Amino acid sequence: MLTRIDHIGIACHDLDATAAFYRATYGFEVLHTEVNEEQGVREAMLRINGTDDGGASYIQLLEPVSADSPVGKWLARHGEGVHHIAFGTDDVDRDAEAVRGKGVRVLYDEPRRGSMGSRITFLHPKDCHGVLTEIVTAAPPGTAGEGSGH
Ligand code: CMX
Ligand code: CO
Repeated sequence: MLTRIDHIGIACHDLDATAAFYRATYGFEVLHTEVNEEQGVREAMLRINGTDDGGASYIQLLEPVSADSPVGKWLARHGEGVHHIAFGTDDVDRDAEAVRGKGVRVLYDEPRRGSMGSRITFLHPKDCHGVLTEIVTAAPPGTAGEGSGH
């Protein structure tokens, strides 16, 4: 079951400058940064609040590592802004299959590695009324997940 907003993904040209804006304007701090080559991004997670299922909600800032990555292509066409939304669940495999069974294209056969050791998949925006939608299961507490890396 999808139980929370895990994060909002925001495409930006300059990760450090955008993170500085969020810090100066709202007081949100960067909890974690990493490069995810497979996803073609350098990213920063800004924790907004914890939730009662043990997960949390974040702003995910995304700077493309190449022009032909999903975020690079998006930036070239649309400029900076909201790129995707991500719903949190305790079982991404189960929920992705359930959505697939309803005729929505799930982009990956198996969930892949996301931020902070999470497991993620995406739903095609053309099947979701124009919204690129991610489903994510956070890494279990105490694993090489939340708060680690940089
Ligand atoms: N939101 C809404 N629509 C989008 C979109 C987005 N983020 N990205 C692309 N589209 C739309 C385009 O506007 C375009 O629509 P039109 O044909 O009407 O113009 C259509 O999808 C095809 O766009 P494209 O630029 O040709 O892009 P591709 O088909 O090559 O790829 C997609 C689209 C969704 C398959 C690709 O972006 C993808 O695989 N995304 C998932 C991975 C990802 O986004 N990773 C980065 C984030 C990592 C993370 O969150 O951790
Ligand atoms: Co994301």
